[in-house]
Amino acid sequence: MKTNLPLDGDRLWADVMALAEITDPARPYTRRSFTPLFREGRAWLARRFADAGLTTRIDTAGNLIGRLEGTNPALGVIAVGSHSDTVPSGGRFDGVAGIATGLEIVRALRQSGTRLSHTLEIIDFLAEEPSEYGLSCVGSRGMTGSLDGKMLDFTEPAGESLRDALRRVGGDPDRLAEARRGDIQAFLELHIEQGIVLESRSLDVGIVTSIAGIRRIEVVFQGEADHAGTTPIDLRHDALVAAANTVATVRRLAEQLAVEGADYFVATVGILTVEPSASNIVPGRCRLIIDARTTNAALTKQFVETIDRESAAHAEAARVSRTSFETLSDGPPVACDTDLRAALRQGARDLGLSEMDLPSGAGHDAAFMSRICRSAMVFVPCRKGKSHAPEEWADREALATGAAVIYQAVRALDQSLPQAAR
Ligand code: HGY
Ligand code: MN
Ligand code: MN
Repeated sequence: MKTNLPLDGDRLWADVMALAEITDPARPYTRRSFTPLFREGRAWLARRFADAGLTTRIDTAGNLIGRLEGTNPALGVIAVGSHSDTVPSGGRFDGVAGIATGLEIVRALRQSGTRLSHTLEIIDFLAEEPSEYGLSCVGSRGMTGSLDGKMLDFTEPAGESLRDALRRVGGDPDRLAEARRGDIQAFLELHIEQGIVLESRSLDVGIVTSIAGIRRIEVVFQGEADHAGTTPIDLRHDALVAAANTVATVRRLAEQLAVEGADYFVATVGILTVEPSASNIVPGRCRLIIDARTTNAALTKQFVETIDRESAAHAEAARVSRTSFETLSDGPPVACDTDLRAALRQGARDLGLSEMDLPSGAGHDAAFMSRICRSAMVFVPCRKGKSHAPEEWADREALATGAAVIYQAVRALDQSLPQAAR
């Protein structure tokens, strides 16, 4: 048990557990972005921010921001944060742990009477998880000038645009430019590893080296719905045959690329809709989303070109048309800032914690924040590496030690940050 940490792990834990209570009771733990539950969680967080002495606001990109003025505002901002939205039937720690960390750091600073020279901001980024509108990291894209009109026109299944949804949660798509920041000197994010490396090696924390690039592609096949009993096989235009062969190609190609190169490569089809979706109707239309991730952008290019070619061939073979092969989002791989990584590593060592460098296969807001400032992450172990599932679990002590590393780094960076703006 790590003792004499500079912050209160029980308070941090209580925040994580309290936010977990705000979930769809039928699908713990679900607090999807833009939903009433999400807004209830936001309101709860805003109250906690205010209780901790932060001035709070929602920026025009829909991010909840708590601010603690520094003694020398001219030095700019050190930001700590993550996201409070979840995947469907997700966990209690993905995202929330990073916000609770920031909140506890503020309380620990104030309790100890410590005033930072830099202003400190705690940020809950809007919609980090892939939203119903087909886009992830909506708030951090908005803060970094990476949220464009085409994305704002994306719609969810019932037809609402992301533009209108952004207004509903307090953002303003017509004034997005106001969300862009040039005053943030450093961004730090604590996150559960969502992998098994730290736990399997019994290490306290991971200092993230790079964050995988994520390409998401929509593929739609249009065939003809027909009677499943009376339509001969050779006269069918079965959209699901083309889709299923494409899914198999995605898996085969990912296995091949993961083995070939020294780089990290994974690809997944996590969404596949079949219409009209009845046991006695030949599928007329299929839509699938491919999520491809790598630390080497050249592998993405090779993957996309091959899938483009082979999915078109699957369509032709199934006598259907491929009506969409569209990149929905394309975030490149990101290297975390070396100065911030050094401060995090030193913080861990000063606390007597064990640490290692490791890449992130998961996407994070920190990747977008690297476009406007120095950005880095700390991982803490999670049980069996499980995440994006209700079994997701991180020990109270693990969260407290990870948060203490961020705290130590914030204090050190407050003194050492090179003042040269990026
Ligand atoms: O999908 C991801 O990598 C992250 O958990 N949003
Ligand atoms: Mn996630
Ligand atoms: Mn996350």
